[in-house]
Amino acid sequence: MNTAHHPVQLTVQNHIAVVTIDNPPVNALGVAVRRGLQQAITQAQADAEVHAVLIVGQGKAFIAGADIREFGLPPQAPALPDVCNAIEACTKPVVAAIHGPALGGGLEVAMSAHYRVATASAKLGLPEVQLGLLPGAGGTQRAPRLVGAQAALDMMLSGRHVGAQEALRMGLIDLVATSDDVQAEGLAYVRHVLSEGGAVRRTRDQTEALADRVKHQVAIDAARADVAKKRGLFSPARIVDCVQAALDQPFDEGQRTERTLFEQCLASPQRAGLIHSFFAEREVLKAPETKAAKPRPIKEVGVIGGGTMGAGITVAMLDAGLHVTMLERDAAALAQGIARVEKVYDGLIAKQRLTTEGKTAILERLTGATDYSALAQADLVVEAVFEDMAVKHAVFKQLDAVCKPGAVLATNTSYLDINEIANAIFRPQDVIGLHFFSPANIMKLLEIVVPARVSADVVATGFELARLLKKVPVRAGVCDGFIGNRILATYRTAADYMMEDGASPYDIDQMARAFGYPMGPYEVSDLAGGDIGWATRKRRAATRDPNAKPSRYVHIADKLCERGWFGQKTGRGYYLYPNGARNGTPDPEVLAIVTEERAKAGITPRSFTADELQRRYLAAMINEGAKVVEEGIALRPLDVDVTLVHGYGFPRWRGGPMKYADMVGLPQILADIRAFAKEDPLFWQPAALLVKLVEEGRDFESLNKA
Ligand code: 3H9
Repeated sequence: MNTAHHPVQLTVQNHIAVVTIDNPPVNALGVAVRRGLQQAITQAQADAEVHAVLIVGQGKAFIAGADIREFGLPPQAPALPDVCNAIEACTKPVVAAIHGPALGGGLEVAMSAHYRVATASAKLGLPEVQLGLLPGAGGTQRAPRLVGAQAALDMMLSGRHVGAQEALRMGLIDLVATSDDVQAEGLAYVRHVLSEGGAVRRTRDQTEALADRVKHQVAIDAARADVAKKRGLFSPARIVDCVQAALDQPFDEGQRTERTLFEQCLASPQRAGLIHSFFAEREVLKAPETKAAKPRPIKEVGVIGGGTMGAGITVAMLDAGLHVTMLERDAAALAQGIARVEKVYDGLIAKQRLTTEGKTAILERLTGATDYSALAQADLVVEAVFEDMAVKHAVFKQLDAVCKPGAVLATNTSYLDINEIANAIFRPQDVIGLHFFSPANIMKLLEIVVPARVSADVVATGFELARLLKKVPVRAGVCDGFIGNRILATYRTAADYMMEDGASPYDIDQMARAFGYPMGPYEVSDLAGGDIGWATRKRRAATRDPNAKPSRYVHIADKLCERGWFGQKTGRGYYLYPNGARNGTPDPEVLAIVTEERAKAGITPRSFTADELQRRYLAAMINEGAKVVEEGIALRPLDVDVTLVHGYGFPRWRGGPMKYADMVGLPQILADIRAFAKEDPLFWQPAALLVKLVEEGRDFESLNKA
């Protein structure tokens, strides 16, 4: 077992068996590790020279959990619950010494040990819920026995990471080590345990933390009520059931309950969707330019424009610890921009999430300016000015004149041709699109839009900025709307067509919510303000190619805007918001406008079932997603998935539209599109890529792997 490449190594030091898990990058519990752990425990148990066992992780983690890549594949023995039970059954004291992540199955291994010591870097958690699962190796039974029902439920339902000090207070660990040398600290603790008599203290036999049954039942009932309110996810209610079993059932029976419920979670499509999301969120970071080039340093940044976007971007930059210069055209506009930034922090102070001193300290890194020369030292500048090509040209011309060589010049445009912006200045290699989503300090998505002439290190800098800002970056090519807004435009059009053809906006919103969206498209429009889209439509109307596809134009949104019904901020939009209400109520006058517009367009209304609405909405999204991949605007289908999940509210547990399409089956999606095309062949043109994949019997996932 001592060979260098074995993922579990056993050495005996002064009668202590040191079991080291060495499975980079994060010591996931793949089959070889499970086998190795089981053998090591057997060996330590059998060796009369061994008085105690220490389990430690090599590298940056204790153990990050089960190997997520194995889920969905045929199971291989030994199963993790059996390994954990073997560790706990050892008749010699077993100590887990934890540094870095001890998550999911990793924490379950630690809880099966008889004692736990952790360094300050430890992050303990049961994040299975984020993968559509529950702790399935005894964790739902052992955690309540260590920390009580409430704390166990909190960990398992939130999936959050707990630091060493908190873990100590909870009773999850026995000691916080004074140094970072996890092995030395672990050995010292084993010696301490032995000096105290070396009792074997099995978590399964602990009764104290669950002694007050009434209190724990209250916690379980509260958690169950809370989970019932949050519709959608499958595993949380199962987690609550498991904790109930921990309270009611003997350990072995509780573990059987856990197993049954774990297998239900494993079989659920949500597990497949969430695990797809987990890997997709990591794959998007690996754009070719991030491998080919090193990012340029970013410390000082400039933001041009103090409007909603500019202020949001400024806050995002400040929150990342950067120094920001906000540029506006005059003192009055600048004051408004700075006020928008301050408003965000004042909101945090009101919620007691920030102190006044904290705000002052943050704002010390913000400088206001009205002269471009203030941007001379900026490493990166993002412009968030009016969406007009002439205005953008003027801004970039100024930047070209004042910025230092090597400064990254970014535009936050949501649809303008960034190649045209870049080509008009002397340093097109430095120009990139950084498309933030509103509110920019909150929304996770950052589209990194890559024009033709940009250099690789500028693209890498975009990804580095996303890392600093804790955003989810997706590489996108230049086209009208890039990945997200282009796909949005298509499925919004599909929704508008359904509305004009006979559905009410309320039915469409209801369908989207039932699918898992937090809001439907018309609720989103009311929240964002209908005037923004209206202004864009008017601006584009002048240049709209009358022969452009799709040629059908639904006027309903414009009719609402003409009446000044922009949504929540004006008290009405698609919905009524009496007295500043946040949740709207349906508006008969809107329905009357819809009816009128239908009549004008000569449409005899038809009825749609919820299923029909959903199929059209999703098919439009998937078909445009396929076109975006086919044209290379998105690198892979998974980039579309991450974009729609993190920028457009697509339910993460469904994995994204392309993953959803794979789960439905591409032949079904294509058949739907062809059926819809019989009525409207112009709008419903199947993507060539979709047709090809169906012909070849492949799915989108096959392109993610390529
Ligand atoms: C579980 O345990 C179920 C049990 O209860 C029951 C079983 C019966 N497996 O995130 P990073 C990869 S469910 C496989 O970039 P960081 C990751 O894909 C599990 N691979 O690093 C990436 O690969 P690549 C419960 C994994 O430092 C590389 O490691 N556990 C796993 O930012 C580096 O990851 C979790 O849910 C895994 N478990 O963050 C923890 N974990 O380089 C999930 C990571 O090829 N993991 N990889 O792209 C995490 O939260 C973070 O990865 C962690 C490190 C905090 C550990």
